[in-house]
Amino acid sequence: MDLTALRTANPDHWNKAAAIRALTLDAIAAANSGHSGMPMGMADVATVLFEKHLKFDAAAPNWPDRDRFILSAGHGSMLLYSLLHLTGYADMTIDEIRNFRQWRARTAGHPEYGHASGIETTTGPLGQGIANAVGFAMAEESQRAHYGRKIVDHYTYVIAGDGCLMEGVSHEAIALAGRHELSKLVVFWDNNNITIDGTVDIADRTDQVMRFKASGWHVQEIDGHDPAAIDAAIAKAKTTRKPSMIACKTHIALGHAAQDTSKGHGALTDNDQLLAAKAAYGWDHGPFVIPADIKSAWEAIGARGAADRDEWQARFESLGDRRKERFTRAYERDVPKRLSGAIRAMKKQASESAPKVATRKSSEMVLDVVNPIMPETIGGSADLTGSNNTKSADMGVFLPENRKGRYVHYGIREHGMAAAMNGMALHGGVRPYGGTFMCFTDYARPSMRLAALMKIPTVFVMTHDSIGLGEDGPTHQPVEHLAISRATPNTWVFRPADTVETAEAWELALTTKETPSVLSLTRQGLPTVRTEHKAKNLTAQGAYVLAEATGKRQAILLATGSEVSIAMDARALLEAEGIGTRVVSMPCWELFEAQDETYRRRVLPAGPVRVGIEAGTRFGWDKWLSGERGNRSKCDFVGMDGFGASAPADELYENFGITAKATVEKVKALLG
Ligand SMILES: Cc1ncc(C[n+]2csc(CCOP(=O)(O)OP(=O)(O)O)c2C)c(N)n1
Repeated sequence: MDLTALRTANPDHWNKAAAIRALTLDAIAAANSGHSGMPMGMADVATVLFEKHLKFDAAAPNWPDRDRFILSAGHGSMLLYSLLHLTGYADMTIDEIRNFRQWRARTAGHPEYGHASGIETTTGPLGQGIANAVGFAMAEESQRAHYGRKIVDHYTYVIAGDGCLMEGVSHEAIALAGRHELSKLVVFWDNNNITIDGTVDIADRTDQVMRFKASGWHVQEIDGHDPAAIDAAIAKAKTTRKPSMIACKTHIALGHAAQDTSKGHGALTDNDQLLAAKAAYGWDHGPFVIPADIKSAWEAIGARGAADRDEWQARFESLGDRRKERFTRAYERDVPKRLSGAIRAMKKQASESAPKVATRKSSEMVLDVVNPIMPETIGGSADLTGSNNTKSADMGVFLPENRKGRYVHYGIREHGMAAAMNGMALHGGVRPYGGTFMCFTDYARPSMRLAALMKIPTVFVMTHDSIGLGEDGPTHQPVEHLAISRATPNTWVFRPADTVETAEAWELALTTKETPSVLSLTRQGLPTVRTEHKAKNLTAQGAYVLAEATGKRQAILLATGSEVSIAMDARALLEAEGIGTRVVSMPCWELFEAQDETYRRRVLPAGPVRVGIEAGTRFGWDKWLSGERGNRSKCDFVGMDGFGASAPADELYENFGITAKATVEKVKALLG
């Protein structure tokens, strides 16, 4: 690679890109860890994108109509941090760069959403960024359809590496983007032919160009170090009616002794080699020093969008008050004032009519009430619409010919759906929820975890939540999935017992601004247990006394979802024998844990024996059974200790011993 020719052909461009390369080398040397090669290889693409195309204003990082830039190859985080620093984002100071990867620095090992402005999503787990980007682009299309292009008209740009494209989720994402003709999505593929173990072809011979074309993308192939070619390719990508992939042939760790090798992928910290690379760039400045002329050229790029933003602001101000208010409210993730009243009315009606319905159906009933009030919701399902009950009346289907449609047929792509929903939530202005079978939380899990880590309120509607789904058998019957979901920090796992609790759970899931929710819903019909109307949202307390013992309280039954009615039946049997029994419904453990000690003590007093009932594994239950003033020798559990089986649901409950009778026996055995 003849760097001198590159330098002399475009000296201004070269120096800007060299600033990224130098900061990358310095930060990684100081941290003695990180990934140098990718930022060094993609510095030219990023420089042209930011200088010539990206619509942004470093002084207003949250401007809703900015273009989004997503670094899917998150290990190359120094590329993003350098760009943010150079263009003048106030919170990305040179000290943050110096403190790359250190305690409390904004410059975490991989870009983390919320740590610094300009980081649009958390990346690092390869493939997530490109899959989030599909959601960003869908949200943009949807918002543009609703507000018009004077208010919403921006691109989503992504840098993805070989790793992102090898990950399975990228396939789901690429196919979705192609189907939906997301023409404002532009992906740069860092085609450097290097991963950690060696050259790409030790593991993959996919023709990526053909692959993207086959999924309906517009594809170009360019030299990723040629600024004119990069500029022309981006300009062309903007004119196509398809999503665009620009295959950028690059050299990993350009100009370093490790160029074009897998060693170049990682931390290049050897000082002599570092100095030699800088010399090859014609960069004779000390560590972390950016000459004033280069810094101010970059800052001018950071300020380039200010005029655009002013004009946008003026257009926004001229919107009608109601539209303005709705736009802002949705971006702030505030719910309409009418929501709580509507939920309350629905609860009252459900308590009075006491329907026997599956909670997946209850959820649809809630959505029928919520979706007309909250135009920002975008629902969907991974090809299980009729089973997940996620489509309420009058949503319309989101398609290229109907961008106002609010329902997405994600296809059989649970992971892609979850990642796209995260992208929508991060884009702002829309509130995504989507469904599949609870068992397939496994397929969506990497994105569910990131929703929790990023603190975004994506709603995962997971139906068919136990052996209660019956004949489909153990492949489809979740047993460990509640435990896995509950083990994830910052996740609310709701397992509502009836329509009233389902309405309460939805209210909480839609009201939170920073916690994703898993709604664990049944296939089978459940009786209404909340037959007495309470205006207060009892699910907000996580657990509460559903039925009190008459006489001396000897037993407490703790149950969730479909097993709450079993607990109520067991209580009736026990009470008939003079054994005072309290039933505690526990629709959301995490919210119960967040209650103060006094409340928890009131719900779970010491003394009585305790039996937990849930058609899942016991994992996690001992916290409530023997912890929280419980006693190891005075508690037991009715649930699953292995996988389910294929049979009608009632027979499964009977055979696996999840019955009122079995519960009564356990209580009696404990009482001796
Ligand atoms: C899901 C996931 N698996 C594995 C890794 C570890 N990892 C980080 S970078 C990388 C190689 C990526 O290769 P490529 O995208 O070509 O990046 P480059 O070598 O060009 O920097 C791997 C395996 C990861 N970050 N995420």
